Amino acid sequence: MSNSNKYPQGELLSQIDSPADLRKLSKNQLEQISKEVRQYIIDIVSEKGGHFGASLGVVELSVALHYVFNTPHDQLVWDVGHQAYGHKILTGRKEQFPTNRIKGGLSGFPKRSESVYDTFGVGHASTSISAALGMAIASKSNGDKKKQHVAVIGDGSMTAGIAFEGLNHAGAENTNLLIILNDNCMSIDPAVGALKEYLTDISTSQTYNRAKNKIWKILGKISEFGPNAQAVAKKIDSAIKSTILGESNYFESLNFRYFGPIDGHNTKHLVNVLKDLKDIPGPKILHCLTVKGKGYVPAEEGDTTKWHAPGVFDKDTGKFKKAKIKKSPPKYQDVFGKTIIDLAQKNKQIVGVTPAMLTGSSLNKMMTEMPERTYDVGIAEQHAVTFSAGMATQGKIPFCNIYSSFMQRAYDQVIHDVAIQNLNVVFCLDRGGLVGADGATHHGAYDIAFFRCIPNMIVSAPMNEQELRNLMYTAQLPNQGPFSIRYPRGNGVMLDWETPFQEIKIGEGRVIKEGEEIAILSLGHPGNFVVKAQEKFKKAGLNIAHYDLRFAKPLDEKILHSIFNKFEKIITIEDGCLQGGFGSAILEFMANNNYTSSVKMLGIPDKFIHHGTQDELHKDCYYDTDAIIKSVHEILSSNLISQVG
Ligand SMILES: Cc1ncc(C[n+]2csc(CCOP(=O)(O)OP(=O)(O)O)c2C)c(N)n1
Repeated sequence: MSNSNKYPQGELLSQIDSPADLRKLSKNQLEQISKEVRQYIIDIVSEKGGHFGASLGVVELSVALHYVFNTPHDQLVWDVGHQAYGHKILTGRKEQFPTNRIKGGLSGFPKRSESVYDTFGVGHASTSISAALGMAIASKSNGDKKKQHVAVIGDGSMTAGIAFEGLNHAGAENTNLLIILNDNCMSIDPAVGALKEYLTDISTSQTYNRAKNKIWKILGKISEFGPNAQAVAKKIDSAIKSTILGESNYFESLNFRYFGPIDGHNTKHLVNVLKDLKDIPGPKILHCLTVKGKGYVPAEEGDTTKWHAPGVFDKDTGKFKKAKIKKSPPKYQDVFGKTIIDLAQKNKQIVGVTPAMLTGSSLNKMMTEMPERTYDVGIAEQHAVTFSAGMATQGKIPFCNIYSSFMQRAYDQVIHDVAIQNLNVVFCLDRGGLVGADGATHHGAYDIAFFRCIPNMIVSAPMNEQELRNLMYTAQLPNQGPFSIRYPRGNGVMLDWETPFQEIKIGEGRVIKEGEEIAILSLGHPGNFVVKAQEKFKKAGLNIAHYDLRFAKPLDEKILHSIFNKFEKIITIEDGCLQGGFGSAILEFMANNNYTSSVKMLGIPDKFIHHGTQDELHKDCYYDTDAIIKSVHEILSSNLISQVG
């Protein structure tokens, strides 16, 4: 029995195993199939969790695109990919859809290894234009003039530098590239910036829209008479747009044919427009207006941000089903969100910066309390870093909060704009380590390694909430230079965590437990896995030492000399890649100081880790509590063997 048999598929959906089946339907049936796809998403995501509002918002678009274009020959690229559930369901994966984001099941994002319909692997925003343009230029150079290339990008994702870079290049290339701008006025939080205002202006100018509809009709009629007629229509169209909008159309000025805005939920109209656009050569942009959460009333009318990825919910009432836990430790992100306010109340130079993760980072609390000191700069990690650097030159102390994996985007900015100038920017890297269901694109695996090699950079990771607060306090003291604090997705370990601030000496580690046989050196939250393992060691009569180093850079050389002088067997543990990470730093220290202890390193191995729960992945990567216990026993037994031998 297939996984999804529990979930009804609707009369039409049950007949669709691929877009070829979809194309057998009449245009009149497309509304019905859209309803069935939507219901299937609601039924499954309400029970299994995952992204929600974005996929509901593009159901009609997904249907229309696969109906009109000859996928998989024509290339359809989804930006971010969190909205591609309808696409997955229509492209042969409806039976597996209940396994979405579960270990061994479908990925929550398009993935080339999963399906030929997933033309480009995604997860991070704003890559679709560049990728689709690359495909379009390759097709052209292969002599295929008919192949179509479509990028579907949201208004939020359109704010990133790379999207503008792609537009700039595409406008100068005469390729079959169609960009669908899926405009729902939302990123995860409300969209921000001047582009948003511009798009709203176009969408709400009634005079423009009336004139545009007329032009569209003329264009539709005359396009069959060949390119000259189209050229005439193009001129009239842009002239009217320019006159009515009182300015040139932004996309047209980059050499794109701009069409729209049109209703992204009217399947028939979408199909007609897409068919027409297929015949118009060159770069084109179709501006579609959609509603995030469309077709599910609680999501359409409720808090759109919450419905971005709501977790499991009761689909009949729209109520979120939160696990009832008595009193649990807070999420690290909330400790950050509360602590930055506490610090900013005392230190007027502190500002908060986020690239479009206001709620995800919990900086939304500061935005409410101190809007004039909190900046959501859009999906623009590079800009967020350099903007913070600029602020720091003027004496501000920016706390620039970026998810570890998204920080990969802004590496040069960290080096060139912050570190070389030794500016006081505090990087709070949320989601450091394995994040769980979002998978390979989102794991924060590399930041310890890629920050550790940057001169001037302080690289720290708190083991618990109190440590996070104290590191944040320390980072805003005068003249600290670039300071990174990384913490994981999820909850800490302390119930009473709002402790008074204490300065932590830069590079100073701490002893969690003295011991004899083996020393375990941890960085950050995995120190708590060691604490748990200690319960077992105690029962087994083992006396294992544990040190929380706190800093991967600078290292606490004093404590390390004492450790290497005492212990021959050492284990390091970190929630980051083994290559170049914290364990590597310890090995460098050992080699530089001619110690000869043996070191076992636990952390993320040299391969991409896919999705699963955090616990499953920690286990797979062999750095959970069990792995620590096993490692200790292995080391001790090999010790015995070598003694016997
Ligand atoms: C580089 C990067 N930064 C941040 C994110 C987190 N993120 C995922 S979806 C999203 C909002 C995207 O907004 P939009 O493109 O308008 O799509 P919508 O969700 O509104 O359909 C953000 C910020 C990301 N995936 N990649």
